Amino acid sequence: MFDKILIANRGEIACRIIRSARRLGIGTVAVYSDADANARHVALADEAWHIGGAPALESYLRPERILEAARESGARAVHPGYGFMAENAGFAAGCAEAGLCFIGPPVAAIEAMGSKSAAKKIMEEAGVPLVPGYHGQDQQIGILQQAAGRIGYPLLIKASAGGGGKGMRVVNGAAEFDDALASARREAKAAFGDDQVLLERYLTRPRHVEIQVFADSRGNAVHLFERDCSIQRRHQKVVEEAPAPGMTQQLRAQMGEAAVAAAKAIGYEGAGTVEFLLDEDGSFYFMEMNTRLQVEHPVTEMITGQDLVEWQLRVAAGEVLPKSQQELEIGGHAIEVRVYAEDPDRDFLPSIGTLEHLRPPAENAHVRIDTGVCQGDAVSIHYDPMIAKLIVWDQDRTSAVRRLQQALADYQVVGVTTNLRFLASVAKHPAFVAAELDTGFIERHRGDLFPAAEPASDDVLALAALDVLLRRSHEADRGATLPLDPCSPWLLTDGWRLNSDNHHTLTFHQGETTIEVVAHYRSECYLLELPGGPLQVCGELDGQGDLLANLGGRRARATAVRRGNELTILFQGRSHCLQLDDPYLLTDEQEGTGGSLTAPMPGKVISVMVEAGAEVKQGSPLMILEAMKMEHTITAPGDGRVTALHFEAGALVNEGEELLAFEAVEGS
Ligand code: MV4
Repeated sequence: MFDKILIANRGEIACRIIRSARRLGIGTVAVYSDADANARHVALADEAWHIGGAPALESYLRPERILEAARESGARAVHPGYGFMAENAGFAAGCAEAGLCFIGPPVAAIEAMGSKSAAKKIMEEAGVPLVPGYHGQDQQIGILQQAAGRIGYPLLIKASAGGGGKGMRVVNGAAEFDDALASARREAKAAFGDDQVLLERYLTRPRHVEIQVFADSRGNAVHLFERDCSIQRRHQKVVEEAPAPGMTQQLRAQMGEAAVAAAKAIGYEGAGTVEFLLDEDGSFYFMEMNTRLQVEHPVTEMITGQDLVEWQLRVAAGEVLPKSQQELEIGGHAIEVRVYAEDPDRDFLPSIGTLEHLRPPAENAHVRIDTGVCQGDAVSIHYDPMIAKLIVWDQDRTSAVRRLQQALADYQVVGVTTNLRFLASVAKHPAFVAAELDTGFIERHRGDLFPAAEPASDDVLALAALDVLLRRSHEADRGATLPLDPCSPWLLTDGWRLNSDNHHTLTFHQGETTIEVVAHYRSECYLLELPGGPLQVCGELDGQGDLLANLGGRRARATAVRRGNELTILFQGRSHCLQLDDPYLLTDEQEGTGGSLTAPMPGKVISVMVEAGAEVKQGSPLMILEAMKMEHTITAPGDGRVTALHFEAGALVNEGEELLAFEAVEGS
């Protein structure tokens, strides 16, 4: 076994590989770009080597820099993870030339699976079922027209050099064929530099069912059962699960044997995935073979109890497969979803920003989180905006679906837009619960999967008002301990007014909507005037940012995250972002922070939202301190410029220390 390996990747997969390597007592070397200097995978590794600039092409896609880091660190093997250079035959060969073990399949296997038509030819000879079609080298139009006539319609024209759905074209009748062929060829030439096409009968409602295979260097090969990955969006997997719903033992055995035959046909070693299309009649057809560990491998690990990265390390070190086929069995059901910083309401555009608040559900035997980020990290424009993979397991699918729904409801992210609500809509959808899966799922149920944002309910408004009032009260109590006049009337927060009951009006904005909540102070609670009527509320902050409230006799627990005048209430699995324009609050915030940008109390800088030289508006958040288990936002005292930052995230500061230098602009 290797004494040290280099992980040529980043994010969650790098962290995941490090976790298994560490458990096996193997030293780990991380590589990182400028943008990842403080990334989680760098912190977790034993050593870390800088390999270049933030863009992947200047770092993670630079083989020479990675091989140099391996040589200088003394690593004996390189794990490519997935993506980047995981299926790059040239990189795998470069590792071998450098005397390093590439933890993956042989170069020849990667090359053999690189071309769709070549792969299909190999599979056909190995007896692996293919979709009825034509994938010959003879591309004369007459040959293709004859083939189309044999296949029948609807048929699919696919670019041989394509992949992931690129260069596919459905043809519904003979009259359309010639034009569709010409168009598909032009597109393939433009996209892949190769206009070779193949023809297939078009399956109208297929499922994507893939088989995990593993082979060692001694000629052994097994399958670790199947995963259903039918729920995809633009050929990006959204939900993956194992085992595939509705799979019979016979079909599982047939697909497993076909997948193992495919692996053996190309002299495979290591982890691989054979992807099939499963038709409604139970027929299955080879689609492609991936020569890497897949993103969704954890669902296979959860139902088999195997660590596939450990298998990779052992097999790459020349050991025999850890289990025989007879020793592998399915236990329970697992489902994975990918939590992304992206906006489903804006066509899943990546959402760039800082993970101001990040609280995944608690991990246990039923919930696993594979992540490469921590609270306070920035979501970079340079890489896949994945926050984490959420994997759940239970004894059966119904229970696993319930675990998924709960885990998604508990997943808290503030600072970027995420796809959590979209994933929750999928997990709750009756068709998903009933396991009615096929590759058209998202398009078919689109109307149900993108619910419009809900206006804040009275309960959400009550929780927001309570958070504001309780924090103000805490700040005032704290203020009373400062060396000011403890009896100063300015420290009172009971809303006292001359000739009027004690009350205060809080003004919230949600999008274009403005909502006023009048809070009447009562001895042990507040009486709130809400859009739906009055509600008596009380509660407390638990110091973790959670609000334990009593709303008109109903107990409620919520998380409130404050960023300047933005308040996010996470309640009952939903996230509600409100803006406050309560001048008292802003003043209070500044009072709470000493006004002059000094630390109001000893604490830790947990977030810096600006750079030196930044022009800022009054009240905009500049820095967040964590003290007394609460977050204190340092805001701009006026319009001006931040001229210097004296501390960065993670620094500990003493009370009264100047945190940053600020220059007001004239007239502010
Ligand atoms: C197909 C098909 C229907 N019939 N082939 C999409 C990408 C590539 N992996 C193959 N794909 C498909 N090939 C025939 N003969 C439907 C798809 C397909 C698909 C397959 C798996 C997962 C998601 C998909 C989404 C759209 C289309």
